[in-house]
Amino acid sequence: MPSQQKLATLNEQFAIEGQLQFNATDDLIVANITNQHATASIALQGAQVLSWVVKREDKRGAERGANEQQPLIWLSDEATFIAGKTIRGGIPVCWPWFGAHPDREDYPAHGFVRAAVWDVVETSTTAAGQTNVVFRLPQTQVPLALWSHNTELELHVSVGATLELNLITRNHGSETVTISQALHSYFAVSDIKDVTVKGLEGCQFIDALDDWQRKVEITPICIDAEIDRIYQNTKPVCSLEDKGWQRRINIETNNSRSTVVWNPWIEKSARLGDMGEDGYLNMLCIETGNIGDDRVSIAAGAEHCLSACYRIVKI
Ligand code: TA6
Repeated sequence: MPSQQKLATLNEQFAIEGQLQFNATDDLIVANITNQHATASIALQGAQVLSWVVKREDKRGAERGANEQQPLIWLSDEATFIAGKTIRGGIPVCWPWFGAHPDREDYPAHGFVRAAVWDVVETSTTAAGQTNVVFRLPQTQVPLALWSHNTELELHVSVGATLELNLITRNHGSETVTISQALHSYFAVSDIKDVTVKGLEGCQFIDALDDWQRKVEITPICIDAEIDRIYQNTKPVCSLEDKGWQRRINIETNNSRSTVVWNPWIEKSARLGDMGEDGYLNMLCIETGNIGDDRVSIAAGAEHCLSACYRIVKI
């Protein structure tokens, strides 16, 4: 259970009346947001977005009393909120390496920042009614044995009718630093068999399920089995079309050249153990990043900003 003192200090410094409040969820502190556009929740552990739900603007929906649209972000029914344990679902931040560490298999998958507790450094409201939160990874949460570079990491989250994330890496050291990274977003879907991913056609991908072979995507992607692919040199925009919920999620990115598409399906879900009963049927990860050939080198004194903006369009 987080200390009441820490919660009180956070709410004193950063709460926004009627819009943003910090609460405890089991071991973790979560920022709970509600504004004219949407509701959202973000755990300080990993600066991990856990939910984002846009409020309905269409009269018909409101008349039916459905003030909120279907969730955009998927969180496992069996997600745990235990200090230092990764949370299944939401938007984990993978940094400063994606997947297994290139040399050390004993290092944590997807880096160390998703299990670290980030600081809140700023909260604000925009004139358009969005809620902004800035998180920074404290140096005390950087295991120097795993990462000795003098870098600074921030995540800027903007919650409104769109959800915007900016992951900023600053290199305060005297040498170039190379990272791989991803915003490992779990999107909620009506039924995995009813969705199509568009915008990756023509891109080369690494198939993690077929001996990491390189292949080329020919068509929009439909999913009817386990999928784990790292698309390289991808375009700034792709989309997730969901016939069941009659919506398209536009994924607009900046400074991202890789896109990962992942669904564990049945067997891998069972091995993971925290996907929940048939959870794989209602989620699809489309991850915005820079991985493998697309990893990023940041010169001394320079910074890099990986951006993703999610927008819902009715279809
Ligand atoms: O992004 C896809 C992936 O790298 C898969 O290979 C799968 O392992 C997934 O991430 C989840 O990783 P996690 O460490 O959260 O279980």
